[in-house]
Amino acid sequence: MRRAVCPGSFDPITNGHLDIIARASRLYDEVWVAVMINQSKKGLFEIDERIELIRDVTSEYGNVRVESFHGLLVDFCKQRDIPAIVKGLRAVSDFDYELQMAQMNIGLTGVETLFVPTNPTYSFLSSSLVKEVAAWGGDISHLVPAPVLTALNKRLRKD
Ligand code: COD
Repeated sequence: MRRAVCPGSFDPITNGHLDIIARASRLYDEVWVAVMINQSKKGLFEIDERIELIRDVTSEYGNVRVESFHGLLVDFCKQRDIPAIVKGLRAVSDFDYELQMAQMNIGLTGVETLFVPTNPTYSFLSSSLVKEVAAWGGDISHLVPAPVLTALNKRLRKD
């Protein structure tokens, strides 16, 4: 079985993330979405909430599994026999750090990183920007899946 992982913070998942996950799910038999637990950075959503939202919006694909992880991504991959990491690349600014991580990860355990060019519609999109615009009442309905919009409005007490 061909497996890959799409890792991230997903606080919360955006249409940019979802586009990468959907494309990976067409290329691989099984795609794991790995939600990183960062103990030093509290997010807007708890890890369980992020996982629930991702499960909800990826359920139609049928081959996507969602779990949290802490520690090294390569260990997550090793434990599940996952040979490939799939990452979206938004701009040249993403590239330097992504290249460093990819080279470190292949050196650690041999896990490959595949870069997928972002859909131009979402090339400017990040979870942080979505939260900022939503907090100030901007319209983000075209940037996140509907359940995420509802959750954001609830969290930011707008409904
Ligand atoms: N279009 C396309 N792709 C996008 C978009 C968009 N608009 N937005 C995000 N993405 C993709 C990118 O590939 C990005 O890498 C991924 O989604 C996740 O994005 P975020 O913002 O949710 O998550 P980050 O950047 O906070 O996540 C960083 C990781 C968790 C992937 C990274 O820190 C990691 O692998 N950490 C694990 C610890 C580890 O192993 N460290 C050693 C590294 S060598």
